[in-house]
Amino acid sequence: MEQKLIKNVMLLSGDEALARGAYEEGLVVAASYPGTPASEILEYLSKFEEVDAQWSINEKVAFEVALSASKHVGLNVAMDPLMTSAYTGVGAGFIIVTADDPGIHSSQNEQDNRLIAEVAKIPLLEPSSPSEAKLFVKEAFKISEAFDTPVIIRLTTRIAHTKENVEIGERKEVAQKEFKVDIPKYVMVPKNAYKRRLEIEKRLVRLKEYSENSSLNRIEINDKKIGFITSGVSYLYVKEMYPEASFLKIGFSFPFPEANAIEFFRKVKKVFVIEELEPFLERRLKELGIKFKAKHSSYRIGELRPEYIPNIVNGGEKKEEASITRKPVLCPGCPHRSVFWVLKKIKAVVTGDIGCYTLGALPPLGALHTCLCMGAGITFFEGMKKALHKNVAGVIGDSTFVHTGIPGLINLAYNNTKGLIIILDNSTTAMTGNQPHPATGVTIKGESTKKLILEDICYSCGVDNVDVINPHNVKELEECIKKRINENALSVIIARAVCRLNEKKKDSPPVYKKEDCKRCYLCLSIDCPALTKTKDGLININSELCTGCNLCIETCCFKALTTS
Ligand SMILES: Cc1ncc(C[n+]2csc(CCOP(=O)(O)OP(=O)(O)O)c2C)c(N)n1
Repeated sequence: MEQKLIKNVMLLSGDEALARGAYEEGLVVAASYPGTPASEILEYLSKFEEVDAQWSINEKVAFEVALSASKHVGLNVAMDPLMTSAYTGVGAGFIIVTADDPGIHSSQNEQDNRLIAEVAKIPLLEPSSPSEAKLFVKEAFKISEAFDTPVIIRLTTRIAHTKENVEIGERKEVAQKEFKVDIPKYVMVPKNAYKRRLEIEKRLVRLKEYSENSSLNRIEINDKKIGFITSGVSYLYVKEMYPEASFLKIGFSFPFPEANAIEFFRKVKKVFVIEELEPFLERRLKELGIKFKAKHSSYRIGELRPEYIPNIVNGGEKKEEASITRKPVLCPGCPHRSVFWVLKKIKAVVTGDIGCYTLGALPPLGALHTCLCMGAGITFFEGMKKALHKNVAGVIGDSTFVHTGIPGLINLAYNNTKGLIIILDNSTTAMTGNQPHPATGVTIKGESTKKLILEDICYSCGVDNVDVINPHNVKELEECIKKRINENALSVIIARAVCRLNEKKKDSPPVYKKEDCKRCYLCLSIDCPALTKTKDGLININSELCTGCNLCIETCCFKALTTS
């Protein structure tokens, strides 16, 4: 018995012990990128036949590959340079603008990027209106140059999209600066970084003093019985509902202006803190040991609205209301639709990504099965393929492919993964408003530029087959998907057809022969807004909406929908 125990004992490091535990728990796919002090975890795991272990090309890719095999904008993708930019400081004024999306109107998550400012130790300004946004950006440049730091300005959707008259001024002529070689400041090796780290803390002390004297933080004394500490758009909402109250309007919120808060508490009897999303200001006040009233935690989720404020003041909880919104749907004639129709037909598991094509997840299509973050359509494919082995396809838009898809594709090839990725190439960034990207060969100014050739990049990444197909040719598309999906090769289909919003041409609608219609409604399964069921159970084609893409014809086995 004693012998057995000794036999089952292994001398393991923490890394190895952790890896061993994971192995014993049945781990199947492990992905990582070398980095002290964790590299040995994967090295240890790679020795087990049962574990599909891989060095991925970076930590982000590794995370997604591993996560997808097991089963959520912008600023966070830039966290790596962001964190260290606080250390290097800036050569000239440098502003980071982040627009948060409370209520998740158009994002994959709801994040309060004010927290990032604190983590990165970068000063944060919160304007409440478009005019303030203009004023604050000027102040931000001043702060950035005076304190040698990036400055974050945080907007939210309502401030970003609201319009108001804003005073316009003259452009200042600024002398160009030389780059001053300063290796201890700009080369962040540990020894230099450590010294800069000390600088950051001293800078924060000076910034706090500046914040406390800044006109961006304003005390408005009216009724001294009730007061609000608030920032951003919330200031306007509270002001609308409680115009007679006193206010500490915070515009420079990190480092927090403690002295102003203490002064406000001395002058006002009952103080409420109202802010959108996370309790960012609240926490600073708690640290001061000051007694105040805050919103119920249920109000941390979603947008604030003026009408919520009295309920918050009365200590009420948020009641989630059923929102009446238009069902999102792919446009009539959208080239993405046929790809999803085919994938659904062959019952493929589809790892998806972020773009118009994410709408392929909604019923009745229901043909996109994952969407995490940009680039994950490909990396999730890898993990999923390694877990399921067949009938898996990854889809990604052309813009997203360029954003963060390419590293994942290289990772597939490097790690010898076989299967099918479909690039939904509508030659634009449709979802966010039709912006160009490198593969369109056009700049933001509408000038032509070097065009990224998607086919070439795929081959360069190590893809075996690249097929370029017009997805409106449904038969060809279907054949190609069926051929490639389970082949012992890494394939990319570039499904290329211009976004409907950029296509002026319109073909004639199909002809509907009601006498041949068997009322199976398969044509409605493509979720085209141009097709609806009439009161008497027939099909109506809205010729205003129909673009003549003819996908519905493909769905009709009874030839009730034809070209002539
Ligand atoms: C990290 C991150 N950056 C930006 C966005 C905003 N965004 C959503 S989808 C998308 C790209 C969509 O373009 P594409 O991939 O070409 O697909 P399409 O909408 O044209 O079908 C962008 C920029 C986001 N959601 N996440």
